[in-house]
Amino acid sequence: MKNQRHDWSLDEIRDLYHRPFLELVRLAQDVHAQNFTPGEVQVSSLISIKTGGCPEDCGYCPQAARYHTDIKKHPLMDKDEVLRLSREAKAKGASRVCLGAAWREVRDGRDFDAVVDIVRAVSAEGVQVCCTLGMLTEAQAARLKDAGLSAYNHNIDTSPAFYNEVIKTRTFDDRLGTIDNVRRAGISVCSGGILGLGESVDDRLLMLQTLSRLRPHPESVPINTLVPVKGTPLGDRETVETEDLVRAIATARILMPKSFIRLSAGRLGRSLAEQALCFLAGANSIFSGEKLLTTPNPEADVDERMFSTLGLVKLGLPSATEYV
Ligand code: SAM
Ligand code: DTB
Ligand code: SF4
Repeated sequence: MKNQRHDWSLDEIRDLYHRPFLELVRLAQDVHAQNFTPGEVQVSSLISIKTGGCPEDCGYCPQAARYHTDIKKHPLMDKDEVLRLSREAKAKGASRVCLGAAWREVRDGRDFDAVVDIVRAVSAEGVQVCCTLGMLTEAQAARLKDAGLSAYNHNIDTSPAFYNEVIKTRTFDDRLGTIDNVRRAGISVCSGGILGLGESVDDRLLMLQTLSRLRPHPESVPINTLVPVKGTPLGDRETVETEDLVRAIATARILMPKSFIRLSAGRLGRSLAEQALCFLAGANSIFSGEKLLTTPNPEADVDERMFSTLGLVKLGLPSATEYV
């Protein structure tokens, strides 16, 4: 896509990231205003359609079967229940629902057939549907596209070098392969990562560099900060400082000017003023709803107050499909 750069060098990215804080925020704001209407925020709502029991070993994840965490597991949810939750999310202002399943990969068969059916039904409700179901083949992606899927979330999570410190059951290249399959099927790519896994600042910048090398840039880039969950290997990590989160968001905004930068997991516990800084730095999307997949997120009325205090406006259904 025009006006996208895919050749940011690490030195250039470091130079941006380490600018004086307010200068970096101002640079990001300028880029944001050139590409979006400031104050417009896209809202997605997560629905965990299959929770827990995942065979992977992602060190941050409460849904990995091998860690002993206090989550409520359940098999694939009924279509009617997903429809009910989707309607509720839409009524509260979400333009997209993101359906998450604790799978390593999509397997052809009854469950996948049911997911395709769910995607078809939810998208017929006039809400965008995103899925995050683990690894996916091109043929499976094509079936989801045919059912009306708008986007697929598959995070690269961290830098290529640090990845193996956190996840050993699949490789960084596996992730890139799935992203490629999604794109080939004509589905928008949602891909980002997590801050606070024990990685260095350079790892964060290399993660952003990897995302900026995707052609085109991902349509949306979730920036999560680790929600430490007891029982996972990373359960006792410190939460990421807001200054570091804002620097990462601003850098992502400058590197990927036309992408939705989503302030994702880790909002709970950040004040309205801290989140305002994230929006000033170019974040223009959030997950709403009192639960992410298994962990809490701000209450609906708290988010409503934030929108009205900050003068933020919820974005309607985007018509652009140029990010496939
Ligand atoms: N199983 C699928 C997969 O891994 O692609 C989909 C669901 S998975 C939970 C989606 C993403 O949630 C992960 O890639 C990770 O970035 C994020 N995530 C999981 N646990 C998290 C945590 N404790 N804190 C922040 N982000 C987390
Ligand atoms: C993303 O980047 N963050 C969301 C969504 N994509 C699927 C998930 C966050 C999960 C946080 C931990 C939990 O609630 O289980
Ligand atoms: Fe499984 Fe996804 Fe959690 Fe990894 S992040 S353990 S693949 S649910």
